[in-house]
Amino acid sequence: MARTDQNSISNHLMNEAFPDIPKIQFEGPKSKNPLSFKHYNADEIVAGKTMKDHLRFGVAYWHAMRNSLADPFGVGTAQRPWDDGTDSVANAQRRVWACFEFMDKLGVDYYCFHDRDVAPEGRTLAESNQNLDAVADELEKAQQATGKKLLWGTACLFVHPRYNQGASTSPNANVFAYAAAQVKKAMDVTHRLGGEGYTFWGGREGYASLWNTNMKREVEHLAAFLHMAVDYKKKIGFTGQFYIEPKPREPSTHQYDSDAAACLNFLREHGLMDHFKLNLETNHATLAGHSMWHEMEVAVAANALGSVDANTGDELIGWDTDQFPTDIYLTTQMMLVMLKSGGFTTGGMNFDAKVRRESFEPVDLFHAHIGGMDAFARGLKIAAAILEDGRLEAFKKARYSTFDAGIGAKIEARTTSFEELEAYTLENGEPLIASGRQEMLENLINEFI
Ligand code: XLS
Ligand code: NI
Ligand code: NI
Repeated sequence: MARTDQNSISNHLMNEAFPDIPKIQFEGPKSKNPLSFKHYNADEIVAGKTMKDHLRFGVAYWHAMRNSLADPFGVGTAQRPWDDGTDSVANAQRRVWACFEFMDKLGVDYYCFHDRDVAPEGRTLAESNQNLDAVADELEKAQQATGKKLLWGTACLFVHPRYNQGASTSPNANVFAYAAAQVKKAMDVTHRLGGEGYTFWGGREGYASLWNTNMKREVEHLAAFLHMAVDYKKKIGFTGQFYIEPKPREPSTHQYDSDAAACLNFLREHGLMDHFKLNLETNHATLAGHSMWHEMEVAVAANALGSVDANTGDELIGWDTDQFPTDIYLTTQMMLVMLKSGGFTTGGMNFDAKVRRESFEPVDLFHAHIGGMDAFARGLKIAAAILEDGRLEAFKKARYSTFDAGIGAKIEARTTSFEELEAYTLENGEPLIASGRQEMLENLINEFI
C-alpha cells in the first residue's frame, strides 16, 4: 500500500504531467538548486518527531489542479498540459493522476478536495453523484498506488447558482435539502477514501444585506445542518474529525463562522463543541483583523485546534489572496503554538494557496509548494530551538508568578472575594509591577531567526 509505484502513475497518463521535474530532494541550505528543499528534510527528527509527522503537509486540489488563475479583471492564465479544459469525467480522471504525480514528486503525503473540484457537477444530483463515484474510483486506485492519503474532504456549496443566497442558511428549504444531499454524498466518498477529516467552510453561509435576512433563523438552520451531519457520520461509522473553518467575509458581507472565537461560541451555543475542531486559515485570520498566531492561541485554549489551511494574505490587498507562506516570523509563531499544543493528530498543514496569475507554468506549482514547505520546516526548527532554549517560556511563567501562591492562587482557585481583595489591598498598598520587556523578547526571538 505505502509503496510508491511510479509505473502505475504513468500508466494512467499518456505522458507524465511534469516530465522535466525530478523527485524533489533535500539538498540543505547551501544548495542553489531551486527545485530542492533547503530546510524540509522529511525524516529529520525535530523535537522528538520527524518533520513529516509534525507538518503533515497537504496539497489543496482546488488550487493546485483546478485554479485557472483568473482574477476579477482577467481570464485564467494557467498552463496545465494534462488538462483538456473540458468538464468530462475522463478529463477529471486523468487529472487525478497528474495530482498524484505532483504529490509524489513533491513528497507530500496528503491532499484535500471539494466534491466539485475532483468531479464535474452533472445535470441532476444523481448524475453528479455518479460522476463523483467514477472519479473516486480513480482516487482510490491512485491512493493505493502511491500510499498518499486524504487529509480531509468537503463539499462545494458556493459555486453553483442555486447556492447564491447560501446553502444551509439559504432562505429556501429546498436549497437546504440539496446541500444536505450533497454533503451526505461528499461524506460517503471521504469515508470510502479513508479521509482523516471532513471540513465545513461556510462559503456563503452569511448575508449580503440585513434588510432581507433573518439572522437568528439562518444560524439555527446552520446548526441543524451540522447536527444532521454529526448524526450521519455516526450512521456510516465515519471516525474522521469534523472541522469548521472560520472566515469573516468574502464573498459574503458577513459570514456566520467569522473567526475562531465566533466559531467556538456558535459551537458551544448549539451543542456542537464535542464534534468539531477548527480548521484555521491564515488569510482568513488577517481578513478578520487578527493574526494567525492569535487565532491559533484562541483555538488551543479551547482544545479545538484541528488543522491549518496554510497560506498567507497580502497586507496591501483586502481579499483572500491565498498566497504561499514564506514569512519565517509567521511560520515560527505558528509552529511555536503547534508544538506547545502537542501537535497535530488528525489535521495537518493543507496548502490552501494558489500561485500568482503571473506564475502560470506547471513548474511554478513546485516552486510555490517547496517554498511553503521550507518556510514551515524553518519555522519548526526555530520554534523547537526557542522552546529548548527555554528563556521565552521561563519569562512568561515568571511574569504570572504572583498567581502561583498567596492571594493570586486564591484568585485562580476562585476562593476569594471583592471584600477580601479590598482588605488585602488596603493592607498591602500600591502593587510593585514588572516591565513587560516586549523589546527584549523580540530581540531574543531574533537570535533564533
Ligand atoms: C475559501 C476557503 C476554502 C475552504 C474549503 O476561502 O478557504 O478554500 O478551505 O472549502
Ligand atoms: Ni481554506
Ligand atoms: Ni480561504
